[in-house]
Amino acid sequence: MEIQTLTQAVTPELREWILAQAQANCATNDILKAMQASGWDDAVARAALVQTLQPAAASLHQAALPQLQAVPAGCGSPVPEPDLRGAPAVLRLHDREVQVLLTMQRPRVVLFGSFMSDEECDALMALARPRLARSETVHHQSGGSEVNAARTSDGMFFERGEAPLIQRIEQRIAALLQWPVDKGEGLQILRYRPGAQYRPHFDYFDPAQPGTAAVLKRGGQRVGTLVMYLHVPKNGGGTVFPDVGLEVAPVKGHALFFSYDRPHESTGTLHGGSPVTDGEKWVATKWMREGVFG
Ligand code: PD2
Ligand code: ZN
Repeated sequence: MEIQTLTQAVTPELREWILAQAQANCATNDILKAMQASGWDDAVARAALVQTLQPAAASLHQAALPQLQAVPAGCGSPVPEPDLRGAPAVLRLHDREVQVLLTMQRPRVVLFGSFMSDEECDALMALARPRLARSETVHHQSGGSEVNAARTSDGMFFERGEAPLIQRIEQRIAALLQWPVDKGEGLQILRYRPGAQYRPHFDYFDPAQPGTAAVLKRGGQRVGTLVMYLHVPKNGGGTVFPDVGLEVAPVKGHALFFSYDRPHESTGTLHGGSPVTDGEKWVATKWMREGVFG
């Protein structure tokens, strides 16, 4: 039975997520706290727990339900994740072979080589160039967007699937990270000129900010990021994770993946784009959401 009167709906995806947490032996209280931290209204969260777990209680400790996605240990959300079983050096996707260059568990970081061809990178930049504008980020108070001094790049967003090339890249990302296209935002393109940078930040929406509830209504939290390097500067422009001392040098065609199963600094995913000192840096970013970004 759906609750119609509440502003946030108890969706099948939410119920599936709750079941997965219960299967992973998370206490009901911890599931509630995680939902509240992701911006769910307290009443909706409690109603969803009751609706989902009461009928399932009898079978909760039986074998895992086959249709549920694997969840990481603890009480986090399911996240995108490449299939790295057997520690392959190369992943053979439907349309491209991608190298696995670096993996890290905490924070979850994977660097891929040859994710895009030089021609694809150049074509994406050509599509984006006429539409670039000074980058905006989500305004914490309202959920709208604002020009942000912490990000001095120029940027634009493509609509999902708006051109054949965009579709091809989105399908490749979905295959690589085992995450459906419709749970992703449109591709964002950023251009950094000399002096431009992106100061360290988290990509998830801060649950403590008043604008976050509005943003989460469309697709829920961000749970993963893929940064694709389209053009590299002569100097500077590395992607850095200051909490773990990791710096990834931009290389044309490489793609840097990281995921975060909860909107919390304990994920270790604080990251930034170092200042470009010579030349231009271009990236495409795909953010993946918990739910369908409709
Ligand atoms: O361009 C980058 O290296 C970078 C760094 C941090 C991109 C993003 N964040 C992003 O697009 O979220
Ligand atoms: Zn970022």
